Amino acid sequence: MVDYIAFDSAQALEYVKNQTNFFAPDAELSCYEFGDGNLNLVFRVHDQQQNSVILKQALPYARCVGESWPLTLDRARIEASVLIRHGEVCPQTTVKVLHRNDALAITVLEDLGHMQILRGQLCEGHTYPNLAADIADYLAKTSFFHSDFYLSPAQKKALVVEFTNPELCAITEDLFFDDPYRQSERNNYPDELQPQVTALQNNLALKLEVAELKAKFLSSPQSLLHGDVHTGSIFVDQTNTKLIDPEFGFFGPIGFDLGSFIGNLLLNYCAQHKRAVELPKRRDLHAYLLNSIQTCVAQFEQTWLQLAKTQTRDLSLQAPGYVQRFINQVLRDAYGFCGTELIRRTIGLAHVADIDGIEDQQARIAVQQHALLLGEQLILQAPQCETKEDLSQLLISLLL
Ligand code: SR1
Ligand code: MG
Repeated sequence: MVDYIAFDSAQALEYVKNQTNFFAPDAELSCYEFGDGNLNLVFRVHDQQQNSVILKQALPYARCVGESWPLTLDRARIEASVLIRHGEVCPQTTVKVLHRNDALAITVLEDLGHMQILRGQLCEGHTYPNLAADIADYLAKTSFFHSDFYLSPAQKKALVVEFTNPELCAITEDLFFDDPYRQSERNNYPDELQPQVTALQNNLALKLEVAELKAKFLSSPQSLLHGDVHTGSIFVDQTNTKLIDPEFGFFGPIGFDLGSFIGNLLLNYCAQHKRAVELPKRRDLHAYLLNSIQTCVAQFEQTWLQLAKTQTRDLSLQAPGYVQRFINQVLRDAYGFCGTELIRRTIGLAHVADIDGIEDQQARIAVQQHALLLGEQLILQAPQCETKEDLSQLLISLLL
C-alpha cells in the first residue's frame, strides 16, 4: 500500500501516465490544477488531441479553511463508491469513474469540460430544458434502489455500514442545523442583517422545526444520498445533466438531496431580483426556476410511485397507500431542508456566488433578507402541508 502524498501537477500527470491506460504510452501530456471548490485538488490531464481526464484528490484538510480544519481522506472512497452505485442505477446522469486509488484518495473521472457548471450558467441567466426532469430521475432512481422498498434488510444494513461518513456528516450537521441558529465564529453576514439574524436565532418555533430536521438527518437512514446536491455539483448542457462530487454521501433522509437542489434554485430565484435588471427577462427566469422546482418534485414523485408499484420487494411496504404516505413525508422534509439550505448559504460559512456575486451592497443585502425570510417560512410552514400541491401553493404564496 502506498503512503498518501498530496500531488502537484507534475505528480498528477505522472500518475495518470503510469497507473492508467487512457493515453498512448508516447502521448504528450499536460496537466494543470483548477479546483475552486471548498475541499479538494482537481487536475485536468490532457494530450495534444483534446483527449482528457480529471484527477481529483482529497486533501487531509478542508481546502477552503486550511490545515487547521483536518478532514478524513476516506471521503474519496465514499465519493467513488457513491458514484459507482448511483451510476449503476442512473448512468446517464452520473459522472463516470474511470479509476480509483483509495490509499492516495484519488478518483479519475471522465472530463465534463464540454459541459458547464449549472450555478454559473443560472447566474448568467441561461436555462436548461431537461434539468428538472433529469434531476428528478436521478434522485428518484438512486433513492428508490437504495431504500428498504428495494434492498433486503441485510443488504441495506451492510451498505449503511459501508457508507458511514461521520466527518462529512458532521460538517452538514454543524453548517445546516447548528451555526445559523446561534452565534458561531463560522457565520458570515454583514452587520445590516444582524436584526433579522437575531430574530431568527430567537425564534423558538423555528428552532423546534430545525431540531426535527436535524434529528431526521442524524437518524433516518432511508437511502444512499448524494449529500451535497447544490448547483455547483451539477454539469449541464442543452441535452444532458451530470452529477459530480458526492463525497458527503451517506444513508440519510431522502428529502435532503431534493431539498438541497430546490434550495439552490431558490437562492438563484432570490438573486435574480437584482441580477436580471430587465423585467421581462426576470419574469422569464423566475417562471423557469419555479417551473423547474414544480416539475422536479412532480416527476420525482411520479417515478418513485411507479418504481414502488412495480419493484417493491418488502411485503409490508406494499400495503395500499403506504408509498404515497411515505413520499408525502419525503416532500415535506425536502421543503424543510430546502429552507435550511437557504438560511445556511446566506448567513453561514459557505455562501453561493448567485448572491455574493451581486456587486451592489444594498442590492445584495435585500436579496439576503429575502432568502432568509423564504427559508424561515418554508421551515415553519412545510410541516402543515399534506401533498406536493399544498407545498407548491405554499412556495408560490411566499414568492409573491
Ligand atoms: C467546509 S465545506 C462547506 C460546504 O461545501 C460543500 O460543498 C458542502 O456544501 C459544505 O457544506
Ligand atoms: Mg463539492
